[in-house]
Amino acid sequence: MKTRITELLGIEYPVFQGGMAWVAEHHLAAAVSEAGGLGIIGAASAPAQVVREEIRKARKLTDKPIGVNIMLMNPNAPEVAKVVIEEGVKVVTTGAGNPAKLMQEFKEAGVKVIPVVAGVAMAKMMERCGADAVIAEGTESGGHIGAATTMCLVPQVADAVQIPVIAAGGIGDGRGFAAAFMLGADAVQMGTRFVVAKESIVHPNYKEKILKAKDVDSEVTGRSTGHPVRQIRNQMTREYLRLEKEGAGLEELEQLTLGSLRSAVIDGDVVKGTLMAGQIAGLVKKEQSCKEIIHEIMEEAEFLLNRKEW
Ligand code: TUI
Repeated sequence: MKTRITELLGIEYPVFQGGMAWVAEHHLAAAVSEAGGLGIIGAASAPAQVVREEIRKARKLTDKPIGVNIMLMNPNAPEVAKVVIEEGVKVVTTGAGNPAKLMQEFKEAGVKVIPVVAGVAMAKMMERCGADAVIAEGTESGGHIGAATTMCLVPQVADAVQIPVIAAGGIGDGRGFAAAFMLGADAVQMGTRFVVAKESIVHPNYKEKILKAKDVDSEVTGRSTGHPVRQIRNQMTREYLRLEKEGAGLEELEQLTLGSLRSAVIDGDVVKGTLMAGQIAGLVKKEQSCKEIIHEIMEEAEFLLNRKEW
């Protein structure tokens, strides 16, 4: 399937894997790229040197294009950007902030920049700054989220900019893919479905929580702090929301989540860990290889998009 995004990046299928903190390491990113999508290494809060090693390890597993996601709340983001350029990565996505300050450096190095946006104003600003495309991420997503839903955000962003739009948030199968294209997207990005991929290093306990999740099992913590984060409900989210209701300060809340994503992903702590996942978790029912996931979605989407009768 050819779209402006497959042409821009030289990939086979218009499917990105989200740059998820702790989850999107070299095994997952390489498997998605090897399957024809765009695998993305999530730099998150990792030191720049670790990101360099992740890029090199991924390259040993695939010679197809691989992206890096730079999380802009990380004070090391400029250092990570330098590493990405030095390692010859050709596509970067950014999240949780405004990448304007890094844009010129990337453009001069020939790196394609694709910021995540949660609203139309930010999408237009990114286009003016020279972004090659934008990822319009709805509030259905896991992790750090904006307010607008994918259904409302994607067509409004698609109307507001000329550059290609990648839809993210709430997409987990071929129906979601087809819907995103109907809304004006040129590609999709998925996170939750890839968390449970066979190649994903996420602890089996965390995977099981996603596989058993129902539609209503996610919760948003951190609304009171201005950093809303979607995750699967557990003892920690209940405690967090109780403290927020009682007006707890940032410091007390941060105590509860310090290292909690790592402990969920690596140690499988599903009681006190942060189980970031999107609302689509309820739809994700089996662990499959990245190749199976992408092929299944593309087959279903192509059938739906070509169908003559409804
Ligand atoms: O970044 C994400 N999702 C994330 S980052 C993350 S790491 C983290 N861990 C613990 C607590 C908090 C974060 C986990 N999930 N998605 C991309 C995204 N970007 N969603 C929303 C935005 C966004 C928000 C505001 C992008 C731009 C923006 O603009 C603000 C500005 O500076 O103008």
